[in-house]
Amino acid sequence: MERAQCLELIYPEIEDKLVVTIMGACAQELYDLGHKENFFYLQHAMGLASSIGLGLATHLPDEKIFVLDGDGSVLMNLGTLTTLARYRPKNLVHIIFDNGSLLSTGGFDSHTTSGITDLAAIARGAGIEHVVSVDGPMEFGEAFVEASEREDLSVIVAHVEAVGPDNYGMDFALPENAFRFKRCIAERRAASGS
Ligand SMILES: Cc1ncc(C[n+]2csc(CCOP(=O)(O)OP(=O)(O)O)c2C)c(N)n1
Repeated sequence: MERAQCLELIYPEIEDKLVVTIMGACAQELYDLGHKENFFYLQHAMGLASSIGLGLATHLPDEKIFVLDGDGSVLMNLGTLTTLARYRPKNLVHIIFDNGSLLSTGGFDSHTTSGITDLAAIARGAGIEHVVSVDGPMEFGEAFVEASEREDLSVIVAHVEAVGPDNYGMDFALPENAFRFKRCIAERRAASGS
């Protein structure tokens, strides 16, 4: 299974949701499906996408927040899983695309490549109750639907191949994305009266 395939599958469900991605390949693949003002591509800060997601989820209880993460990023900030478990936002779905690689910076093996490190087990051990590990698109789709419908924190670890986009390039940089994302949230709050 490829991450791009997973993103294509869930795009119709997340295109109107607040989505935070890690940088690089994952961000590019989502962007290539069609940028939305409610998408924020977190650059540079490996492992902190779920922290941005936690902040959003806590302050915007009427929104469902989706975080699209990578194994390398999560491994760099494992404590974030314990923070998620402790605060347990009811409206956050954390999807970790585990390609066993630091793909966006050249495809170096990550700790999950050997099959020794199990991110789903780490998430469970951190105290997150609903953690699903999937290998195929059908399983991924089912896990995604279940997580979307649950009113509780969910983590999906999706095992994907270490392949990314052919080309990289967005027509804006982080600050512009951040300002527009913030404005989008303010407009959604005003529209819903929350
Ligand atoms: C602290 C830190 N170290 C290194 C980098 C450089 N870097 C950017 S993306 C990336 C790899 C991310 O790996 P992963 O989260 O597994 O996603 P993938 O690229 O495989 O999709 C690295 C090492 C960084 N941004 N921050």
